[in-house]
Amino acid sequence: MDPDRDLDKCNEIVLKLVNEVGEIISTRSANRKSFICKSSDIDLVTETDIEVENHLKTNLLKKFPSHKFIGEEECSSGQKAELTDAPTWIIDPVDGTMNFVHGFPHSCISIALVVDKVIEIGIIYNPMLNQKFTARRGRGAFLNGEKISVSCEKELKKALVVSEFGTSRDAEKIKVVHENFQRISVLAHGVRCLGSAALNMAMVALGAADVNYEMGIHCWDVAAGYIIVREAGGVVVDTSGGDFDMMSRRVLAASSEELAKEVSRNLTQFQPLPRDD
Ligand code: LIP
Repeated sequence: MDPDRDLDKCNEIVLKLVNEVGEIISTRSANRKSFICKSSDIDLVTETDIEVENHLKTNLLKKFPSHKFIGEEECSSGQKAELTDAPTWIIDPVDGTMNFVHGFPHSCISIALVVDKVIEIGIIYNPMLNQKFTARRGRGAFLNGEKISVSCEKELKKALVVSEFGTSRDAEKIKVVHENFQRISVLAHGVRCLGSAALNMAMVALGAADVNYEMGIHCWDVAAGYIIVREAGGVVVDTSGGDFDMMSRRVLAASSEELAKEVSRNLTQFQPLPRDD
């Protein structure tokens, strides 16, 4: 077997590295002054984001020289997110950077391994609250080693919904975001915003939330969440109800097909551009 395709080895190495970068994140104090704005004044990057992404990439390449990378901060600096059949790590080094800057303890490392365009490994780790969500394709989903599963809730009126305002100041997008919050909030049991797409999906996998939707995310926000929700028994589709497309910048993760359909029926659609690929 090609050692670069030994998934057990990949899983062992990435778990060790996620613990190392978790240490980096959890020992950094919140600092509202040390960040740079990217696509808008609310789309932030810190030195910690860059340090974590570099640490993961450098050390994974040492072990797996043929592996490819799609990292949030490299892509934000202009690198194209090109997904081939090669083993590819998709990384959001600090998902919920705004939270991190404010010391609001809902930020995480989100990392997934995709081989032949199939998501095989997903890890979402919030070191501030010691929440490590893991999944491997066909082997279940776990929180700190304990098996987890979705709530199986089928009705929106009984569902807790998680979504986000996002990091765009685009007037058309903001209008659709508010329209959807207004409509969904009167139909659902409750609506919450954690400030991290990956942790929102992890809450669905845990059964703590019943459905998450968002338009404007990126592949690095959702790649790990996809496999963790699916392995917890949930569904992940496009916000329109169609097939999930990791590069489309849209996601709807739900505890059941029925709930996914009811939510997608009640959403005004928005297509963020450009796509990730
Ligand atoms: C964030 C996502 C969040 C989304 C923001 C941003 P970041 O990721 O987790 O759900 O609404 O637009 O993309 O930028 O903190 O890594």
